[in-house]
Amino acid sequence: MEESAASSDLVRSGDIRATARLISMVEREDPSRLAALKALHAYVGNAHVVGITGPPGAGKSTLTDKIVSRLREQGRRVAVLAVDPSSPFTGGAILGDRIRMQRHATDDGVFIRSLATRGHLGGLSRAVSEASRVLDAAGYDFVIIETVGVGQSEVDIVRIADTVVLVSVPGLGDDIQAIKAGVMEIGDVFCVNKADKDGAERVVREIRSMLETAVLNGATTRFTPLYEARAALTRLDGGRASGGDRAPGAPSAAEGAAHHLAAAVPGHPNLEIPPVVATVAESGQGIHDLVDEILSHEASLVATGFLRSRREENLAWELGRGAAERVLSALEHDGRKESMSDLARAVLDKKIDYYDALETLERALTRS
Ligand SMILES: Nc1nc2c(ncn2[C@@H]2O[C@H](COP(=O)(O)OP(=O)(O)OP(=O)(O)O)[C@@H](O)[C@H]2O)c(=O)[nH]1
Ligand SMILES: [Mg+2]
Repeated sequence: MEESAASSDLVRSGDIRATARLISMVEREDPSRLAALKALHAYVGNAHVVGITGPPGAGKSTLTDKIVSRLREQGRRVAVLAVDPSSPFTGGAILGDRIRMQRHATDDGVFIRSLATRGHLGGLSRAVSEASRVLDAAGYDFVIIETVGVGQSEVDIVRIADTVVLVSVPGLGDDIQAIKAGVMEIGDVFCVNKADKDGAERVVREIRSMLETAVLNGATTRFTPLYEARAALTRLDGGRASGGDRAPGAPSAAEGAAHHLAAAVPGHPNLEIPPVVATVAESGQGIHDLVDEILSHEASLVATGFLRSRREENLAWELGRGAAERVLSALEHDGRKESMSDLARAVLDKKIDYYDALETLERALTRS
């Protein structure tokens, strides 16, 4: 206990070694990490958590490196978590990340760390949430989480990040379909990287048109409620800001001076889609715009109160997941694994049905 109090004090003071140590405990699922996490709880909630996600090799690490530099120019402290799902596709990627981001190694305003767990399903996702809270309490203004994959990946970045940047690239072929399938629910800011390659303009157009179609069809998107709330705020302060009929997408007083490129749907001045920013991560082209968009999204979340409601939803989801894990582990311990096998046999032998079996388990749980 004493030790965990000391360690959480060190983390709060920004001690890099104590922070790294606690994240290692998180990674190992060391039970003694919990005391330190509890002690840090009161100091969590100030960092803005940004998820950078997209297909393997899209340039996420290169982009992250440039985003870090830009945020450092603005005096912000930045932590990066590069998530390695230990999949065969990303083998060796983390080493590359280290090299790619090495130039920040001597900057004590930057913390870079890769995360991997060899544990059970869901372990990585929990480790990311916990590590992100540690970095938040350690005083970083931004926590950037790089994850591979879109939808169905083990780390559901949408449940963790305040702002999600969805990266795509030209030349993905069929993969663009995967992006299309999940795109509306995932992205707050869209980035088309490798804009130096053929076909980048077309990808930008395709994403814009997908977004426009979704908005015109009234599809449920991640961004529409935020844009509506922001428009309502703009109307409220419209008189002061610019006569009340400012073009959609222009910065409002509510967003501060944040620049943003969110565009109106052609022919529908009241409907907006999120920004789609073309970048060349290698040269840094477009990075200023991308960072401006991230900051603008953050400002909109804060001004509308959506930051709080998004975090509330995410936390409720995380609690549900945590509860499910506890229930499962309660069922698997105390000799109940046996009874699950017994029940499974009984279902296979048609003595009871699946739903009877579930009810038996539920009764067993509520008795304890
Ligand atoms: N032509 C071009 N290449 C780029 C650009 N950005 C990154 N790359 C290259 O693309 C390759 C993959 O870049 P990474 O930053 O490692 O991509 P990643 O998305 O982090 O990859 P994983 O973490 O393995 O999924 C590297 O060789 C980069 O140098 C770009 O804008 N243009
Ligand atoms: Mg990477």
